[in-house]
Amino acid sequence: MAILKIARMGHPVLRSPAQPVKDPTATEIRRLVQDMAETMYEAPGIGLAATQVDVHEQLIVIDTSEARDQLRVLINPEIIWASEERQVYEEGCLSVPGIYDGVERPSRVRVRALDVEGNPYEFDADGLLAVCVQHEIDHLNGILFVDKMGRIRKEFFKNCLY
Ligand code: K1U
Ligand code: ZN
Repeated sequence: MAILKIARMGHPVLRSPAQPVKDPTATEIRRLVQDMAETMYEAPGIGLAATQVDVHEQLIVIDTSEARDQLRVLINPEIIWASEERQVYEEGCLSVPGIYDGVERPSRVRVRALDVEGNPYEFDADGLLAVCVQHEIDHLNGILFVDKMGRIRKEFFKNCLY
C-alpha cells in the first residue's frame, strides 16, 4: 500500500472531470482503492475522491464512522434522488487545508454505485454521510466546496485560497 499525494487547490488536476471505471475488479483499481483508503485514514479525512490523487476515474472512498472502521468504496457513484429539504453543514477539504465553511446542500440523498466486486448497490444517506458523498461526487466533476461559497465569503478567504 502507499500514501498518495493529495493535490491542493490551484492545481489543474482538481478541475478535470473523472471518467467511469470500465473494469471495477481490475488489479489497478483494487490497488488504487487500498492506496486511497490508506491516504484518507492517514490525512486524516472522512472521504477522498480519485480526482484528488490525480486519477481521473469515478472512484471514492468514505469512512464517516467514529471508530474509523467502516470503509465505503463507491465506484461510478450517482445521486439518484435528493431531498428538497436542504441543510447547511460546515465542510473542509483535504485539497483546501485550513479552510472550513458552511455549504448548503440537500439534507438526504439516495446513492447508486458499484462495489469492489463490480456489483451495483444503493444506500440512503443523511447527516455527515450525505454531505460527504455530495462533496466527493463534486470532486469527480471538478467542483470544489469553495465554488459554492458566496462572493463575500470568497473575498474573506481570498488570501488563504489563492
Ligand atoms: O474530500 C475531501 O477533501 C475530504 C474531506 C471530506 C469532507 C469533510 C467535511 C465535510 C464534507 C466533506 C475531509 O475529510 S476534511 C477533514 C475532516 O473533515 C475530518 C477529518 C478527520 C476526522 C473528522 C473530520
Ligand atoms: Zn474535498
